[in-house]
Amino acid sequence: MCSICRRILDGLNDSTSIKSTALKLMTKIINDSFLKTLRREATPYTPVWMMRQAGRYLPEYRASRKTAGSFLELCKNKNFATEVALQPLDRYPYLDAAILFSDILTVPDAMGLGLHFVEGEGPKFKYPLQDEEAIFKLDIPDVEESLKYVFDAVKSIKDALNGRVPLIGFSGSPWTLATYMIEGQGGTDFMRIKKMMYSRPDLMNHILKINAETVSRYLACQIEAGADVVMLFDTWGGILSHHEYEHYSLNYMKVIISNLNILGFEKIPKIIFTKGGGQWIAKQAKIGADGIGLDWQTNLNKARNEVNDQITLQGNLDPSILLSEPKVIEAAVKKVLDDYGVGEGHIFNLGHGITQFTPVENVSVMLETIRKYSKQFH
Ligand code: 1CP
Repeated sequence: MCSICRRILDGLNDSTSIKSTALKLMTKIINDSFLKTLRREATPYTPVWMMRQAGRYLPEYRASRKTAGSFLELCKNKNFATEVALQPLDRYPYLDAAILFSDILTVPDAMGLGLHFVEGEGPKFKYPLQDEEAIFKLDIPDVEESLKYVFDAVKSIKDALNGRVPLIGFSGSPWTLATYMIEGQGGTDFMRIKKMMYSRPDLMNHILKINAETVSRYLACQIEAGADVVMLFDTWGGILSHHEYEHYSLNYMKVIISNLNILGFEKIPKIIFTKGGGQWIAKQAKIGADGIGLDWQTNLNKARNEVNDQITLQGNLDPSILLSEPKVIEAAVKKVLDDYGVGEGHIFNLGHGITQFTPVENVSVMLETIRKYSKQFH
């Protein structure tokens, strides 16, 4: 068991030695513009990375996946995970961060739900949580053991980066993980989870508590393995009603941030991203995150005012724009940078993951425009 998980089990009673572990981990990062922006410090240009930057739009990714035999093999073998995590950085010199190559669904898999991928249909679980018995059997897994392959991948990617850019570790939010655990797959209408939330809030909260505790340990171990920043993907927080979002999604993300801070990781920047969550920015700004991700429906300028220039914003180009042509892309990128305006605190990103149909050269157009045009704002 990693020392961090041991501390959590021991009741968080010796945070001093954890702090020293955290300090030991700090290595010199050559391009630290992404980290500086998360600390709201000055940078010469607006840093950028892309959600799903290592993925199917890259021919080299498709080739690696073919060699590996499956997507899960890419995740579980640290050499493949390292190879694909570095592919976008090798192709595009203007990317300012790397992200761990893995998936949010590794966590429910470690809980015994049986993740598998059905060709053309996406991820599915063999044992979804569809009755009370299964829910009461659910437990916090031995994260260090069952997700060791993820921490091995973090270490290996971190070594291969050799300080080139920072490495982002990540997890799904407790709510977003629960949607897959209860629905059993992606692409549903979320009726099962919503029925449970409204009719059996006790069961719903039981699952979310287990998820929050598991994710806290999972991210702590990723930090210990070398992640410089962590991000919570709350892809499905936006399906919640205005009255339920805070209770069922935001508060559980807050628990994770607090746990990481108690463990001595206050200095590790934390980003949250609720897709469809633009109306709740003022609330998101209060849970202790250093960065808030925004989808493309959100008005970046208004969001900046809402966070009072106190929290870094990440986003928010519509990924579909990358399917168009250079002139359109250039204009759209400039609009996003203009929306944020002069000053620090903006990380350029897409409003959601890059689509698999994106022409690789369009990404270069976006990145070159950001690098050139954003200098005037710094
Ligand atoms: O090769 C393939 O066919 C697999 C496609 C793929 C990839 C490249 C999946 C399956 N996951 C990933 C990698 C991945 N997933 C990364 C690391 C790569 C990078 O960013 O460079 C990350 C951060 C994720 C996170 C993830 N997985 C999220 C949250 C972010 C988001 O996009 O909203 C979610 C919801 C998932 C679930 C998932 N995994 C894969 C698919 C197709 C899905 C979506 C399922 C659905 O709801 O329809």
